[in-house]
Amino acid sequence: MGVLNITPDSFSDGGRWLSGDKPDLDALRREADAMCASGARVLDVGGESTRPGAAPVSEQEELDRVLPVVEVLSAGCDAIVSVDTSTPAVIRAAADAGAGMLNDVRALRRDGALAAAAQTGLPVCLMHMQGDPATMQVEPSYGDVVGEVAEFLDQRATACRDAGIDAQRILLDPGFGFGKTLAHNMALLAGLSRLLDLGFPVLVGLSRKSMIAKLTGRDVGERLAGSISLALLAAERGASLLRVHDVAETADALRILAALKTVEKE
Ligand code: 7PM
Repeated sequence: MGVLNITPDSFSDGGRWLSGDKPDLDALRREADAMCASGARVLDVGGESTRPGAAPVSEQEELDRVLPVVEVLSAGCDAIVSVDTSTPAVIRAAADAGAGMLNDVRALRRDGALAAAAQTGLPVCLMHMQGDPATMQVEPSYGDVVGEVAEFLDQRATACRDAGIDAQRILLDPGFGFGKTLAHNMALLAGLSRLLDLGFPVLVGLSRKSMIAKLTGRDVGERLAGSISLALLAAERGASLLRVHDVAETADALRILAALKTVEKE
């Protein structure tokens, strides 16, 4: 899954795809084509920055940022267009514009989001976050982080099924960096099998995150090796979908893992 953030302030690609306050559709189209040629099967389009302390965006702003991009990408691209949103109106409009997946860092807990998602019939990714984006990194705290994240995701998956979402259309995501310290993030990576035990495919987003800075001291522009390493470790532990900024480089790493798995099966 390649990341395309249509926001002025995302930590690693902020403002890159905006000209003024409008999405730069030509540049996005080129980047999307490059990601697909490099092996992306899903493109994740987001119009709300979930950076700690980020300014909230209005519903209209989110619609203006995301919808034209969904339209352009779903028309001329083989990849599934995923929309990173928590907003019911954006969920509905994105589905009408051709989106093929919904990705919600709030796991469809906003008023009306669950019903809106169910109505679209699209696959949904449910992510765990402790607190909200403004304050989540202030003092994250857990007794048993893996157990608590698993419990939350299991409950949200049940809520989705009760709302009419097919079990086959649910993905789970531990939400690396969303209300978590480095120790919490590493415990979740080490304990990924306990999330797989819930019976749903697992998506992970580790690309360029600050846990890499904590482990390597690298600035955001210098986290490629750390990002690939984490992606590969997650894939090796059973993650089904990797949300990444550097598609070509991650795809190379996955080819190597796939070759090893083939030999191990023989
Ligand atoms: C600041 C902090 C800016 C975090 C951007 C981010 C995930 C996601 C994001 C994830 C799923 C980023 C994140 N991260 N959706 N959206 N899983 N499902 O690194 O880990 O792009 S935003």
